[in-house]
Amino acid sequence: MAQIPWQERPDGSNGVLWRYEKNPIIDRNGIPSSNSIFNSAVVPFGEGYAGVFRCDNKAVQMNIFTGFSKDGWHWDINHEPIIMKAGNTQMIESDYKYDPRVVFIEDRYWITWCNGYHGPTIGIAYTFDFKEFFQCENAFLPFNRNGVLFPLKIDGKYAMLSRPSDNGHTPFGDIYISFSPDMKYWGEHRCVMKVAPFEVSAWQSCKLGAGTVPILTDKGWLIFYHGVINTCNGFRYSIGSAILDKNEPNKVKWRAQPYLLAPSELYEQVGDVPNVVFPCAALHSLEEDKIAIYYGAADTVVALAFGHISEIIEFTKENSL
Ligand code: BMA
Repeated sequence: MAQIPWQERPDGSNGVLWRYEKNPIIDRNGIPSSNSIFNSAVVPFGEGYAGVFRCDNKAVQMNIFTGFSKDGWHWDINHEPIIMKAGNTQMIESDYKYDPRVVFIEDRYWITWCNGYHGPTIGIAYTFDFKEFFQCENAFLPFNRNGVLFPLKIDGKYAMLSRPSDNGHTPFGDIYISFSPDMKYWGEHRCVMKVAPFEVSAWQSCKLGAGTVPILTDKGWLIFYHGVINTCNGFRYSIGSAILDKNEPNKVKWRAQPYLLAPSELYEQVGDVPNVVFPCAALHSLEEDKIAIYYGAADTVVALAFGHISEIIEFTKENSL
């Protein structure tokens, strides 16, 4: 695997996470058709990296596109969206696709995304090579968003975090976990995390959604999620962290009360949807104690933030709700 993107913490920064100084790494005009490229997912692939990118076109149709990179910084995104073939079922409708996540499990890469099927729900597909993609059954009934698979089976079953929602801009939302023996039938739904009381942690008091693929550490599953506050000027999306029990991941061991990253740079505060940082992927190295988080900024561009995994775990424990 190539070195993950990395930049040392800048002098004077006391944040648990810090931003790449030349953010954003992917501009809104990354491919000829795009209005915006954001909320996208990357994964180690071959000698480098592959990704599934959310590119909204100039009609503002939402679709997902593959991309490849040697180093994780510079991305070559296909100009045509992913065409799905039938996977474990006949082809199902997909009015739109957005907010992809990607994870390698056992022998293939799995993609989850928000799939338009009479409203938003969780679409699932797999690929071996990022050329051919096979679309499977939707995981859930509408309405649902932010489906994120665990990289390992738990008790012999696939596990997925998700966030039941409504058909619109959902003014509520907690994170649940569901299990499947075969990536087709999902059940054993359990609540994982609810919004925080306003007076305790207002940045995550309106709704939550799982973000990056959970990372197994010696303290449990480290997750990064988005938390939302409803303000007089609309929603504001920030990034938080939590650690879930290794064997019973519906149990939260620690969850940071302060956010780790909130919109404060111009490219996070100004764009098609202001005040959004939205994590969908991370590259990490436990040996090197490094993580690089890919997040959508202001629903317009893709940006990178860095951190030391041990410090994030410590921060999450020390500042737990
Ligand atoms: C959510 C999703 C995300 C988006 C966010 C902020 O409901 O639509 O794709 O980034 O709103 O607009």
